[in-house]
Amino acid sequence: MDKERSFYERLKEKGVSRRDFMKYCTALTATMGLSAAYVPKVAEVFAAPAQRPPVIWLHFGECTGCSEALLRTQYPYIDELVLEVLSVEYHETIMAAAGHQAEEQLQHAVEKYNGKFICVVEGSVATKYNGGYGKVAGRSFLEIAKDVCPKAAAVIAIGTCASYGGIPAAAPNPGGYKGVGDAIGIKTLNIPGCPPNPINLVGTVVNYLLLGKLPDLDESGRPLFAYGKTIHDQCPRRAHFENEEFVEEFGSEEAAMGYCLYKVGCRGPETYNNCPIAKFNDGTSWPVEAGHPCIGCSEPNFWDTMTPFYEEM
Ligand code: FSX
Ligand code: SF4
Ligand code: F3S
Repeated sequence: MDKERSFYERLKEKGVSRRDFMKYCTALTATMGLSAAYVPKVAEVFAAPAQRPPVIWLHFGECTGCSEALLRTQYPYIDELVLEVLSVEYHETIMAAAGHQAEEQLQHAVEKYNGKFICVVEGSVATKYNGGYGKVAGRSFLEIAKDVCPKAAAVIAIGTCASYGGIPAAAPNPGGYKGVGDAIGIKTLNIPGCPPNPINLVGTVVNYLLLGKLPDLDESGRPLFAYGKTIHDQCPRRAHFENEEFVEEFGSEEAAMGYCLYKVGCRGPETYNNCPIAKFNDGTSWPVEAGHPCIGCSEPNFWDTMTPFYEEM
């Protein structure tokens, strides 16, 4: 109870009311596909976590947009969100340590939590030339992944790069970049998107803490609660698609009227993600709502299969 009280006090100090927090928990519970009866339990996971699983967060070939997306989760604030429910032992972007000290911290965390930590991987792994196309502190991504990932209780690939290769793996892919699972031959839970929606990582972790297991996955390793339906099937412009009301040119009257973006290249019909429901930046908007076609950023090999963008499929 005390733990809980101080959590709400800390939120209040940051200008977040209990009511706002409950609103967030309601949205998160719905995203996870759980009934409203779970909302108080979801709130409890943040307010009074029974356990804080240790997390080792690795960075490989990527733009760090995945971390950026997570760090821009204003609500609940990143420290409340991540540091209250997870014990982040290593994360290059947000840790204070640098250089040799950081390397020591990684080794120390892997040894201390061997078999118990969640490994979150951001970015893809160079596999050609013995992994020579991507290194941290003189060790290749490949070597680090082979060393750290098998010691984890679960490996979560965050972003399309870590899940399937992403932009570093785009043709002609000289470095032989692959998603981390493919690169070292392990199964990963994938949260693709370039960048992914942070709520889907939070939902996965809360699912684990609440129900004691990872969520159900599709055959591409994606949680079904987030990637079970296409963008097209959840799109508010769908009626325009059915009525054959299309935007033919950006900046046109049809664009202003919010017509369907299919003819200017929307890949919503073949992209599985929950962007229309979850939205980004605390539910502010998402690509199609902002007038931009979906480019299929959460699908495997989208840089090769979905391009040229802005042309009808
Ligand atoms: Fe990849 Fe993450 Fe795209 Fe970037 O770091 S999924 S390039 S938005 O962000 O890995
Ligand atoms: Fe489908 Fe895209 Fe049109 Fe929405 S804008 S209805 S996702 S084609
Ligand atoms: Fe990506 Fe399409 Fe959503 S481009 S962010 S999957 S709308």
